[in-house]
Amino acid sequence: MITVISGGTGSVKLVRGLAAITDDLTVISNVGDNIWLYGLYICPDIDTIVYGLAGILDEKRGWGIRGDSFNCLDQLEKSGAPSWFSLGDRDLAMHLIRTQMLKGGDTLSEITDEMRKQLGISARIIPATDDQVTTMIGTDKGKMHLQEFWVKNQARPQVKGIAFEGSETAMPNKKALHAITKSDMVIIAPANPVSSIGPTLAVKEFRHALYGKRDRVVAVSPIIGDSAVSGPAVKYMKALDLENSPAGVAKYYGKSVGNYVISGSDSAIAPSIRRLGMNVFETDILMKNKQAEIRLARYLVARFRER
Ligand code: FO1
Repeated sequence: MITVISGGTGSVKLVRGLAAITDDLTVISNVGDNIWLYGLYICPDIDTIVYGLAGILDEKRGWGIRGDSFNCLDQLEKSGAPSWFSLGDRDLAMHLIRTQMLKGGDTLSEITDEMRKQLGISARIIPATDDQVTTMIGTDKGKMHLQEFWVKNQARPQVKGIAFEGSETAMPNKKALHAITKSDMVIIAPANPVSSIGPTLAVKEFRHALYGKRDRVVAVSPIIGDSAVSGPAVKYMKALDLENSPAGVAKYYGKSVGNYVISGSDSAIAPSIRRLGMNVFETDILMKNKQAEIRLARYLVARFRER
């Protein structure tokens, strides 16, 4: 049994590689970037994983459904409504269904499970919590939701801090915690460490569950050299006084992680990561195509399953 702690765009390639080589996969999904818009509950990272595993993800954008139209968005714009968040028409159907089910009393995890089954996905996809944990970005223009910072303001404001609101009281999803405890290995996907993985680690029960089996926890660096694999990781890390490097990410994960995988081209920094108490492994971590996704998945399983 393998569990992945994941975000969205940065994580989906490895999640897909793992799903191709094992039937016993649990994905614990980030909820920090979920947002209510037009009365609908939108869960970008959950949806990216669902669409990615269903084979309908728009690979170029890294979110939304491939070939989607934007007629509703066009009409919203014509009507003078806010249109800064590009919701596709088919994507909207998912948000309509999810919101209706939420209002009918289903939990986010029940709804996500229903959606993945309907799309023929065998991996379990579990939101980290059914409660609301919201990533808020403190900026020189005031505090704003992550989507307002990243999409509406195009990441232009200066980042001063990051908060995962609700994380102190959020109840972790029991099935997600159980998956961590029972898994042969837990993988932290190569995602934005702060905004994609941070909200899950901010829930203390997840941190404790990972400490408990850190020898079997492996994080894949989302950074090669000084370039982030995806997203505005650099800005968030700088705000937290973390070095923009694989070592900076390792420091952020700290005691939750016992094993860390970096690119072979980053050999020189391996000793600084070992000093954090982690085993360091080097391989090709850039997943340019499906073969590379599977190759990395196989590498991880071969290295860490029996440790
Ligand atoms: N990202 C953008 O940069 N612009 C968008 O208009 C946008 C719309 C959007 C709609 C649905 C969805 O699931 C994701 C969407 N994203 C968009 C991606 C999203 O903002 C972030 O990349 C994630 O939340 C971070 O993982």
